[in-house]
Amino acid sequence: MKVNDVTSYETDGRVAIITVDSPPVNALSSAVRQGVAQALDSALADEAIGAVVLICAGRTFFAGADISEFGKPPVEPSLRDLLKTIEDASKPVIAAIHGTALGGGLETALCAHYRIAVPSAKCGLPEVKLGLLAGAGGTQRLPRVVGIAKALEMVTGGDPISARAAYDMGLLDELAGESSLRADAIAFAGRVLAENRPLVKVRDKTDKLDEARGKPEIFEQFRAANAKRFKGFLAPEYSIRCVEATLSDRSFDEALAYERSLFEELMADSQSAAQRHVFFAERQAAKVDGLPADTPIIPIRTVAVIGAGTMGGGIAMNFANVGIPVTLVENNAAALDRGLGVIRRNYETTASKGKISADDVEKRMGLIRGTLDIADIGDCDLVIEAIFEQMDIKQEMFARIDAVAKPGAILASNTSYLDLDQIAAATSRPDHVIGLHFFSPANVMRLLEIVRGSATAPTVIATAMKLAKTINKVGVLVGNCFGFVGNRILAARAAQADALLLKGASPSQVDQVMTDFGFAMGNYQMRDLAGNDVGWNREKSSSSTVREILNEMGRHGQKSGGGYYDYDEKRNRTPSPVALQVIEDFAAKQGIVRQPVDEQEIHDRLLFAMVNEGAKILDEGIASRASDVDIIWVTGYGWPRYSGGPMFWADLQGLPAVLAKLKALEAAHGPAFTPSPLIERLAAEGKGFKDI
Ligand code: T1G
Repeated sequence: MKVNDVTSYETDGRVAIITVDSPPVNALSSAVRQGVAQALDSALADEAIGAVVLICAGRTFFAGADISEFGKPPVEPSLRDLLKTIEDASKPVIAAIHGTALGGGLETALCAHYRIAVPSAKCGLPEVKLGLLAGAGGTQRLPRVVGIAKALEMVTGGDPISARAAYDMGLLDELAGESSLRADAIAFAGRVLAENRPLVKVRDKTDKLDEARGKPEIFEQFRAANAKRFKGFLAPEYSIRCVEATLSDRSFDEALAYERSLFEELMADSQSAAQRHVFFAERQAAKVDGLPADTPIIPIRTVAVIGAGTMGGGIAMNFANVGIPVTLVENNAAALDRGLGVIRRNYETTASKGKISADDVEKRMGLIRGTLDIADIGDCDLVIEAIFEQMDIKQEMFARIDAVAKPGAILASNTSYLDLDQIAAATSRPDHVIGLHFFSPANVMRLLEIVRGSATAPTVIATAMKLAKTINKVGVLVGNCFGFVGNRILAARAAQADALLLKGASPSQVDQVMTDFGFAMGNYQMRDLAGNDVGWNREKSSSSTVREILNEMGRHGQKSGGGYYDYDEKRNRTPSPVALQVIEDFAAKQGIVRQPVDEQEIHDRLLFAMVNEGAKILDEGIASRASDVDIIWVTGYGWPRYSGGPMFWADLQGLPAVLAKLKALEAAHGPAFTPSPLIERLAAEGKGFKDI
């Protein structure tokens, strides 16, 4: 019978079955909590019932608390209260798991007395990825089942474990048949009754904790081993403290209260708001306003990649990884062999880490066919150009591709800056031309900027958005301008960084401010890593910038032993007296007397230049949402997740304060900081980027 809209209750002999069906992921919303509480009351009150199975319909067991309810007035019963009711039930409750039992979902299962799952299920506590911790007892119960070390790894990493691993650790009591979870759970409940098994409460287990008692070094060693990964984040440290509390002299309930206090602190902190923003921003980016959901998708069964260089090779791997055959085209055998060799080495490195098998390496290499004959792309559904970043060369290549590609094939450019419309104009099918801007290394970085040209057809856009999901990328649709969204903002930041060098800052000082803010690396570390000569034209170079001079000196970055920094044979960097001298000489020629620059000026000029450029991009419609700009910078450029991206961070400052700062910077450093009209409008209306 229906208990409420999302919960039903039925019996099978002495077993009651509570089924929750609350798409899309059975999040533990107030309706779900109310339904389960009500159904459980019925089961416990019914003398004919001896045991209860708690199961979900649809694609997964509870995938966690309902994140969309955070920040709203609490609705009874709270998750904690519901879990206490389950754990204190007078009859055994069996959690029947499929899909992903995550966060509050796993915490619910841990309050059940037994747990059964299908082999394909996964269990995890990903709250840390939202800037939170498993605040419904997860940090107290999980260690009691899997032990301290594994619990620390799970609560601070947030990655789920397989049902098999969970079963082997004792987190699951039984593995069900892949397609018979319900029946097997009911049968298991029947055995629990027939064998008169006890009401096992995880909270009462202490054997796994005893192994760690008197060894505080476990926690210090764990902190030290993960210091880099956790740098700047609050949630991992707080999760560790909660796990430590399981070994303290606190009672279980006192430890639960401690966990709750740290959870509330995280919930109130902007770091969690930022990471929840990123979670939803990534999913929002997949939705294209104005593109009907039933827009036809062009099947992409085979792909061609033109260019077997660093980018082309990485791009090809994305498709081979998901079983899509790739024709990889080069114009000379040496380059093709080199490219295929790099791909094979990449796969073998991954295999050496145990992430894929040797058989996977051969399967994936078998899907990539190298050729010197561009005619071989004739039956490909999608052709991706990844050759030199120069317009005339790209236009010539697109004309050639257009001549041999089949009718209806999509032609895509991996260009990172150039005008897509100009590229499309070189073909007879501009409506089938789109930008697929991958980020280096293309087989690793999750971001894919999908650039729409003025003629790009809706079906081509829809196909590209779906393709991003197929190859496990975060696809973000952007408009066509120099640098699109990510690189245009990067250029604004880089211009300020270069100006700061001339003013008196050193590359390492600029980079230090950025890494202190939370970026994985600074502007000049990144330039040296990617190659100081990216986009540099030897023939046209005229010592017009520090960067040109360094390249003219052969200082192309890490690959040449020096760029803005010097590098030893292990590519460890040290400040470069040579680069500093180039900066000083160049500044002198410009008539600039270099002077010390303080960190605050570096911070403000870099960050507010990015915010202002992001606002201009939004105002021009190049990005359709502020959260799209954020997800581009978090997934493509290492903006720290705990401050949500440039636009979210600006909202944290408050746009009136951003406007005032921009005006002050404009007065000091000129029109690069003239506030975007969008910021002026929003500030005047008391709004933020989140409101557009
Ligand atoms: N709450 C609300 N909505 C959620 C949700 C959640 N927990 N998880 C997913 N959604 C929505 C998502 O926004 C999208 O909506 C749709 O479901 C499909 O998601 C007390 C406090 C489960 C692995 O962190 O990891 O429990 O865009 O596109 O790729 O300790 O969703 O369709 O409108 O991601 O198949 C802890 C988060 C919460 C899990 C499925 N749980 N979710 O992936 O689909 S905090 C999580 C995921 C907590 C307790 C604490 C994934 C997924 P829309 P999707 P998917």
